[in-house]
Amino acid sequence: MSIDLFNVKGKIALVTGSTHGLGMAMARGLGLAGATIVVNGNSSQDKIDTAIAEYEKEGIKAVGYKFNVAKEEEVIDAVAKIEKEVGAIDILINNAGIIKRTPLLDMEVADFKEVVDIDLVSPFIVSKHVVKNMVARKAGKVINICSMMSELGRNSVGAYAAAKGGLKMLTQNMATEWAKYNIQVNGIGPGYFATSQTAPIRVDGHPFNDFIINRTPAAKWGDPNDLAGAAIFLSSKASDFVNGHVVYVDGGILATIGKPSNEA
Ligand code: GCO
Repeated sequence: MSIDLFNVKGKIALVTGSTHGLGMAMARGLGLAGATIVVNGNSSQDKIDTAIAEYEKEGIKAVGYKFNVAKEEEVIDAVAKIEKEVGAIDILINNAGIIKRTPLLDMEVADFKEVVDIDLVSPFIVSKHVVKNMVARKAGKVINICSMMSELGRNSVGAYAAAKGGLKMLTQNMATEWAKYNIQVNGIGPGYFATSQTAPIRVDGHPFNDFIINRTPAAKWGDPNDLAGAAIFLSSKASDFVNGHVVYVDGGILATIGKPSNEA
């Protein structure tokens, strides 16, 4: 008997913020495994078109929809269009997010609210309107992209940590409410990855770059493609009895207190 536990062939996956970075890497992994990718971005149609071309270069079936995950009306319209034009959304990855690195005492309230709005409220908005259809079909997968900051604080990212900590608990609550509909909700918690979002703190000689190499047992920044396996696992039958967990893909950061910088 062949076991197809990790099969996502023919599934339709909406990945928010999938024109670049970790969202694109996870979507690419699902696409190479046979899923159809619904690409989302909010900055420009050009960026979406460029991303689609990149996906298609690798033989991935991808369609693009530009909408702002923070605007409920845009989300409602987009979900209706996607389900009409592409098909039922089987997998939702709430990846779109922003970060503002400002010490709390210097942070404007408006900036704090914007980070929470995009990183925490938007996954609620998109999930609410995608999951309504999953409930009717009694099947679905939702993956919320959490962070090391779902578990740990760090100077200058207080709003982001508040949002990502909340997203971990929202994941647990979504799992609680929707498991009875055969909808599994889990999270992926990336460690420190080489992306545009971390580029400012990753430059050679930047104290944070050296810190992360030392703080990560794997002693390196993550390659975004390292996230594909967790995305496929949490999108497939293999995770049908996994609910409310965050799978940390972090090179061991959360496993350790760290070591002195002069220790090998
Ligand atoms: C930062 C980084 C982090 C990572 C990631 C860690 O400024 O600390 O940007 O936020 O991007 O979220 O899990």
